[in-house]
Amino acid sequence: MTGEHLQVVHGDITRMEVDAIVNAANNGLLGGGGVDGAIHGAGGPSIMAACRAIRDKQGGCPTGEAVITTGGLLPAPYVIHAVGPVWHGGAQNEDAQLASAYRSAIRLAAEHNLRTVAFPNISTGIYGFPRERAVDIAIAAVREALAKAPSIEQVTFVCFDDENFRLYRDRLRGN
Ligand code: AR6
Repeated sequence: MTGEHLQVVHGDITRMEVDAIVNAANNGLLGGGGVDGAIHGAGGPSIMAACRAIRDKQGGCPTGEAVITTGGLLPAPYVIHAVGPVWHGGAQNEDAQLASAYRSAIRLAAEHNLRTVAFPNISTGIYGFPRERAVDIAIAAVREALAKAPSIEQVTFVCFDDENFRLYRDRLRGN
């Protein structure tokens, strides 16, 4: 990707018309609450079936990594399930794991020649990662990974809560 093609929107990621939406998943890949629940709910059972097949093959997804499945009934044809860290106070490698989750998702999208990807604010909900700390890590990690992802033309950060939306809007202002 050349230049800057990062944008922020306020809303529900399940409605995004992009090549892939990213899920804030867990190691087990069998669904949960938050955006994970919303994605499985809107996308239907084929996403869970694909997650089960991945589990059978590789036994889940380690923290900081990502896997890709169908988007099922979603407008997006693919879902990239990225696993962010649980926040334990910041001394347990959480920053690096969060950056790795974003980079892994971009890498997977590039391997599938995808052009447009939408991210939720991974780990900043149930997993408790501080939002203000996460936004800088997320943007830096995505920029870094995009340097090696020529197919990707646009990355959208989809913020569900007002605080994240304000943070991303401020950081990306001018792009
Ligand atoms: N669209 C976009 N963002 C959303 C949506 C939505 N429809 N719904 C929630 N968010 P969380 P985590 C935002 O808790 O912290 C699950 O149980 C939300 O406001 O979904 O990574 C998984 O299975 C927050 O900013 O994910 C894991 O067990 C962001 O999504 C665990 O939660 C992430 O919040 C992962 O926790």
